[in-house]
Amino acid sequence: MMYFPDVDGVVYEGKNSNNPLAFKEYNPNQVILGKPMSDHLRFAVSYWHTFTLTGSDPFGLPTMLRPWDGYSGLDLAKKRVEGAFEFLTKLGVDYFCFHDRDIAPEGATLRETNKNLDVIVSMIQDYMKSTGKKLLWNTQNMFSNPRFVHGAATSPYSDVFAYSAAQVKKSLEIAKELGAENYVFWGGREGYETLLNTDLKLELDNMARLLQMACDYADEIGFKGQFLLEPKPKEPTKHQYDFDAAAAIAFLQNYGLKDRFKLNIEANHAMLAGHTFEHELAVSRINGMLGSVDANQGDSLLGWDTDEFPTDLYSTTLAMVEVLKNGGLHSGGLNFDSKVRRGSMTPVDLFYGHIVGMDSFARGMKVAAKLIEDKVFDDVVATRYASYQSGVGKDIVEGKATLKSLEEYVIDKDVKVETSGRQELLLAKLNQYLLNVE
Ligand code: XUL
Ligand code: CO
Repeated sequence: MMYFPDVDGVVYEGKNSNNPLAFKEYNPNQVILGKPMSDHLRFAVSYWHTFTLTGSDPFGLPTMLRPWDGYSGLDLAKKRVEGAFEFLTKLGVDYFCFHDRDIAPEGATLRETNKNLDVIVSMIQDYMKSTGKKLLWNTQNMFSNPRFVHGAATSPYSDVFAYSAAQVKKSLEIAKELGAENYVFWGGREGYETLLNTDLKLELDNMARLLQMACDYADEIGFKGQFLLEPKPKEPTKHQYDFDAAAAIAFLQNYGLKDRFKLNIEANHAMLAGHTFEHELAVSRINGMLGSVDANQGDSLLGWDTDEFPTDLYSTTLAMVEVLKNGGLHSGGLNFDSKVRRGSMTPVDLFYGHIVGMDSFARGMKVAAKLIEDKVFDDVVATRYASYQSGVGKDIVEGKATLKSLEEYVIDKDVKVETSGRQELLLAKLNQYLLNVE
């Protein structure tokens, strides 16, 4: 069966192409800063948004028209696998990501659920072998089933903790079997609605306990992928524990887990935390914690996670500046945690969404590479902080200064700053590069 008969294969046709099913910016083989674009960007398709999503929302029923409509249970899961690999092949994306519950239906018990997973995982493994597609990361869904209503590892009920642990165990075995390059923990319902009924300390301790168990089990079975924690400040709970990059890093450090984890930074989550995407990437990078990216964008007019395909070139450019400064994403990648709008229900819209997302990041990457090569902002920053290279500034950064020595230094000095930060000029430069870089 052919699932996407309207699409042959998406290829690069360049900026003057009028073909909606061609890349205008993303040229996988074009070498930038010594590496082909495809190696820099390492795009991934997320299974849940692209193959599992139905388009239902709190106000309405499913809208999506999919080639696997009409099937159910394991048959539906199998059709989705076939469609997924056809989609990845036609789009020319090498990686995909999934939650355990995206790929196979739940049974009456965990034993039955795991059996369903085994059937689908072995099918996915065969398709991975025949197509060369790879698993960027997998994760566990510990938020949809009603048992997780009060959390998973942070549930007040120890049976739910136990169930969560068992779910993580199975997902790690799948990660090992499929050669996942990373393994993600997004908080799901790990957070709280009101402190009036919450043991904050026990919940945080338990969250760390589950992560530690995951590290131990990965060692036991020889899973070598990079663990990633994905911050998000709110939704589904009012307060999510992994609020933002800074909070997630502090949490990992407090519990002795910092060396085992990096962060998976999502653009829309940054916005919900009141940060820019590039802020979250920069905080992760300077702490040696930037592992991977969930590529999408939010809407500043809406207070929730809209997971739109990324189209904002400012954002993709400034994000790629951070990624390049990080020396790339290493085992990570750019996973489209993005979904077509509910009104974009036809299968070809899935291609349009990914194409604009890939082109937006490709454009961002080209502009970012040139901004870095020409040291457009780096020179400004270096000059701005030059006073720390000598004299009193050097003493401060080398730890030689004290409150006393600094008082002595300024006590009779006229200290004032009349040097411009040149923000408007820098934004003009950014525009110039965005518009002109070839
Ligand atoms: C939820 C979210 C998740 C994670 C994986 O907002 O981003 O889909 O990426 O669990
Ligand atoms: Co995400």
